Amino acid sequence: MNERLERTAWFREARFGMFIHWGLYAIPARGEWVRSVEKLSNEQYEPYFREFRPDRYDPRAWARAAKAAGQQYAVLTTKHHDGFCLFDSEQTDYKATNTPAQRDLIKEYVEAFRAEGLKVGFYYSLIDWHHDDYPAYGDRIHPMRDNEAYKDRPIQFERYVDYLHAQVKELLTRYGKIDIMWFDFSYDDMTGEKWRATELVNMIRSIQPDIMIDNRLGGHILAAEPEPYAGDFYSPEQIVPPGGIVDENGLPVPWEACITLNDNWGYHAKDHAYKSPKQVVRALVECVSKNGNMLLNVGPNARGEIPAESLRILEAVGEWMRHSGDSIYGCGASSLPKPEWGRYTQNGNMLYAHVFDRGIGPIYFRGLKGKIKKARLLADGSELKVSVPWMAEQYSDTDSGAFIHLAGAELPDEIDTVIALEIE
Ligand code: H79
Repeated sequence: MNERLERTAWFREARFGMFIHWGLYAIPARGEWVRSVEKLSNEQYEPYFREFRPDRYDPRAWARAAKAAGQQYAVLTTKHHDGFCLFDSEQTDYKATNTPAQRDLIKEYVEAFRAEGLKVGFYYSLIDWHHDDYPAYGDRIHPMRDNEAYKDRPIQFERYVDYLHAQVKELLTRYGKIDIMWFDFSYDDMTGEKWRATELVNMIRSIQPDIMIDNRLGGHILAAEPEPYAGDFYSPEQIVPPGGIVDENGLPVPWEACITLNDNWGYHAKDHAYKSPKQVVRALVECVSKNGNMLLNVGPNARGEIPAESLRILEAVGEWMRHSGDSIYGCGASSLPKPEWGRYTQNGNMLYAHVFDRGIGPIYFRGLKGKIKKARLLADGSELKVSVPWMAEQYSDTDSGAFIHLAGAELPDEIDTVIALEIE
């Protein structure tokens, strides 16, 4: 097993995590890109720093919500693109310690999630709209660029890279074992060694040898011989890759789709375009059926609470996970092709049939004739009948398959009914 597979072993079993976007942008409540999208000046963004007072911040409640949803790890924004740090960095004054919050909010997060038995990850933005030595991002605003005072000021980018390295070092030395480092993101020529990525990754691994790093420092994670900084897992954003992810050697690459619950990462007071629990569960199943994970986002509000709408979805997903989580944890793709009525996930000789579209009558399992030792409804463990229906031999393709009856009394779960099949 290569190092990447070793480091990601727990992660590939866990399959489901919580992404948390939280920062000053929760106050304007128009998403985490508000400063750039609305081209807010320093003067316009500054009040949020002086006002940040998350009196309802209770990371134990976040951790309990994650755990009850069936999530096994979390990733929190230690610093997003706006440059504001939730931790007590010695490299800047632009941190939670200097707001009315008056303390290191990352420390409490790490302790709370660890106490619930969840793995802990740090998101860290490579992009920084606050640091004097960070250049503009394409045609996207960098607040410094449009600011008269900074217009002709030469940028010393290496000073920013020193800052980035120093902050990562702080994050990885102060809070004990950290399980994931999630950088965001490289673009154009701002990639790889621009971040002094090899040096950065060497430093990270010298402090946290087992930590997993995402693929956004740049490099080619899918190459036959990836750069040392190319990362341990691929990070599709707002998309489930149709065919899973495979490298140039044809070997599966660990991946994690990060997905929002509504249409924003950071808290947005007017965005009610929430996905349903059914959509969330099915997206998770879709990921696992292709050997991937799902990192599902919440955006706590300015007072530190996960929005009630998000909590309700997490609870419903958790209810499903409690009875059908065996079809997610430790599972991956099946070698069988995708069935017409849903998806397969598999864990050894346990094949999980996710019946998204029940149709009428028995459900057909192509190619499994004589190979099903047991069929159970996963939710309650009840036996399901495997049989060949009357005149089945007259229907095309039925010679190699098996039918399973979902009797009407065994009401299938609307979200996703799972049949657990023990196969030969
Ligand atoms: O942290 C989350 C996003 O803020 C970040 N990555 C995830 C995990 C991200 N940064 N950039 N992008 C994603 C892609 C760029 C999106 C943009 Fe836009 C399109 C920026 C401006 C136009 C969407 C619309 C976001 C802001 C306005």
